[in-house]
Amino acid sequence: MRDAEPVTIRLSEYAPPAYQIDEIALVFSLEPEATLVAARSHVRRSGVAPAPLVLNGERLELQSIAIDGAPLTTDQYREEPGKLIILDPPPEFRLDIVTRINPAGNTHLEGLYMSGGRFCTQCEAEGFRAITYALDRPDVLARYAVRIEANKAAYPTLLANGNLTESGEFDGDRHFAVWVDPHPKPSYLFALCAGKYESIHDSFTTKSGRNVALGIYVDPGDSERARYAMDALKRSMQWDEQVFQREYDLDVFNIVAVRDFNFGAMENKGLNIFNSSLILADAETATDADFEAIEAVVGHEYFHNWTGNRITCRDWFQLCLKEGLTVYREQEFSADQRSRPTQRIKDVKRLRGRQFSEDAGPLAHPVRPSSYQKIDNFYTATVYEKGGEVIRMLKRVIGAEAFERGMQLYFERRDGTASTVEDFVACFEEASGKSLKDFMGWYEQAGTPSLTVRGTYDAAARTYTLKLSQRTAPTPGQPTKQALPIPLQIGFIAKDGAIIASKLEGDTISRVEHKLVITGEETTLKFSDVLEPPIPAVLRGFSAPVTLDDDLTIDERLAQMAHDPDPFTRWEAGQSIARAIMLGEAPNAAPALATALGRELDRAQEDPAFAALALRLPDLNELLLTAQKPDPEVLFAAREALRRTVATTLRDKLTPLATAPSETPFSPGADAAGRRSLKAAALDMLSSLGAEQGDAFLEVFDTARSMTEGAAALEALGASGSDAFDAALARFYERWKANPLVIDKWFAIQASSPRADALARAERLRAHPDFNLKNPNRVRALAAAFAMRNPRVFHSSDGGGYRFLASLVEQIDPLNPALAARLLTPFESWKRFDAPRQSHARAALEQLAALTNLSKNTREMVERTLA
Ligand code: B3K
Ligand code: ZN
Repeated sequence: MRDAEPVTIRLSEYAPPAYQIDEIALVFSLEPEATLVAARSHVRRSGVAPAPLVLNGERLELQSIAIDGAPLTTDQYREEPGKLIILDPPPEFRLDIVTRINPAGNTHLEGLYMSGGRFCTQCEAEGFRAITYALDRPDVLARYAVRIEANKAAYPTLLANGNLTESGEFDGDRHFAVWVDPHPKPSYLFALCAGKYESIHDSFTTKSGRNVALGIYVDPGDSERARYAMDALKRSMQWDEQVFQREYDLDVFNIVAVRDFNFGAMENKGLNIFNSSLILADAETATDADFEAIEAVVGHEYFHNWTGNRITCRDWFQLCLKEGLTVYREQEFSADQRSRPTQRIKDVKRLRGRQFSEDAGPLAHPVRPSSYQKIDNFYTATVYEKGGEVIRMLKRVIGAEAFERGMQLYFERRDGTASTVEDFVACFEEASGKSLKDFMGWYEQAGTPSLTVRGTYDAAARTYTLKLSQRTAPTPGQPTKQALPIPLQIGFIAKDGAIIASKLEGDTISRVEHKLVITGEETTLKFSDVLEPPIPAVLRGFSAPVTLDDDLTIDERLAQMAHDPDPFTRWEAGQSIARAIMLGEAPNAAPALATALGRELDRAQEDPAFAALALRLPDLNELLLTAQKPDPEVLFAAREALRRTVATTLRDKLTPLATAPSETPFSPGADAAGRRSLKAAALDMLSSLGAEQGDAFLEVFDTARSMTEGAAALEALGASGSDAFDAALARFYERWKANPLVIDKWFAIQASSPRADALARAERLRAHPDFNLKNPNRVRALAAAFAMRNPRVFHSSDGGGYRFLASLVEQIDPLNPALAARLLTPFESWKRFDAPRQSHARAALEQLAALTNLSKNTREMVERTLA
């Protein structure tokens, strides 16, 4: 059956479903190339008037269809692209549909497919319709009972959502298992896995005493590397009880790791399915960033059990209702498990790196978009990361206590429903007694507000006046913008670092910090009792996702770096100085910055992770986004020049850090990881000194006892231009060629290395026998690492980088449209560059647009990017 034609779906056109399905019993007879799916649904018309029942279906072969046991005749239903329409059904009935599907031939990795000879599913957002004809929309909640039948030898483990109620053998070599999920859920949370696994097991007792059996299922041979994920799961369960009073609600919680997966993980009820890269880790094969991501994503998917599963979305426009909120919960979890200040800085880096660039280009959209063609294309940094920031701001706007009351009200009131952002916000209005009408603008308006702040000190009157103005540039479809409520956290220090208290107009006492929300386009804040000229920090803790122009001098920023009590402000001050130097706005400040970074190293023992973050200068992507007319070569050179100044000045401090022996035994905890991150940052900084460092890096590479250190040394070899890079890569490959996750790193390190031969290297990697178009991790290790982490080469003036990415997308699109479409994201910045680059980018995109059989996913991305 053909795919349906592209249609634009609009939030304003939402209509409740004409029918509800309360119960679904599914029987799967699993065979790789011909699986039979029998679905028995109890269907009920929601409205009074008779209406056709329109079911979704993609890539299905209909075997039979019957209502209340009577097979339908061909004039009683119609098959259309993407749909099956039952023309005149009774108001309430039993629907039996049998379909046949081909999991082994499913390269889209949506619906039921095979990975490594095992069956697995991915249904969010619209994959269930590739399993059976269904009301595949999140506002239809049904109870599922699933019987899985398969050959016992080939597929010994059979898993689905909920609790196992029955299992047994039949027909000699076959067996079955029945899983019943008592919680009504939308079809996107359905999951099934079957195959040969190795597993680890543990248990968790909830605060009300319920015993939950925990299992993680991985490929045979991998189970030892799932221990950290299990530990993270237990910590997540406990944290959600302590911080949000949320308890788990089934007897089992299973996770299955699969090698071929389109994204990170999926929160299916009671049966999370994970990309194996976010489950498997040990010291030798995973970096600290991998451990951190495993902890965060295991937490994230677990937290979805309440924010997403028990309270789900009414429609896909409400995606941020579950994703933004769950990102916020995940970030809070990570902050509590590790270091809160470091976590905040990392979150900000991620937001700026991914979301600010999205907001600044043709793909900009609100946290709650108002239209889409393929919802897959809206699992974006805006919905996720900015969606998380919106929750964080909400807490600031109404205060922590009202926020907590609002959350509990939301859990109570909306449990078991498919909800909207309005339903969510209403709980906080009620809990706080405040109107959040203006706050809704954060959900509805795209673009990053820029906040301009100018201060004047009146020494005689001891007053300080801050004039603030906010502006948001137009984005596609939103030519005019409104002012948004922006929470600020303001504090002052003096030049010598002394904290300056002050009284904000209307306050009765002096404070060392002011938390407030500004609303209009222009705001004037008057502070009195200001005893010295203050250096203002207005966005402490990065209290809102805005860009800030505060016009501070380099000396004032140096004072902030050294003394501001807020870690985010200290970090940001250093970043701002570095940006100004690299953008040519403060050409003489490099020595002072180097000296200030030296002081960070001197106090690094207190918090090595913070020192490491301070040492990492804003990356090239950030400069490309900030510069008025970005020239990648010029900015790359400016960045390298600054790095060289810093590295030369601090060489004596950096070298011992970079060459410090590996700590043994290895610990994945935040403290040890922080020390390793400083070592990695030192290696990175020293790589700017060039190939002469090669021998030292090679020595670090050869003696490293963890992947973090080994990979950092390899990256430094790459960045330094040393010839030893290839020899080290060859050794790395030989050692790890049997481990796909490590070979992904081997691809990514090369693809992201900003060497002169990077494009030729990327082409060679594409032709490498280990490159595999069907494995999303491998594709991303080449394509995303190249286009996102190697901007100098991706944006090379001859257009070679653009052509490389577009041609990969062309090759992948027929196999896996969702993956192909998302690979196009780096084109979002194309209009910022000079005319020759723009014409190369346009040509590459237009060539894709000209392909007649391009998928809906990729076509939507190409058209939006070109528009
Ligand atoms: N909800 C899934 C993402 C599904 C992506 C579908 N295109 C994982 C997560 O955000 O937790
Ligand atoms: Zn999520």
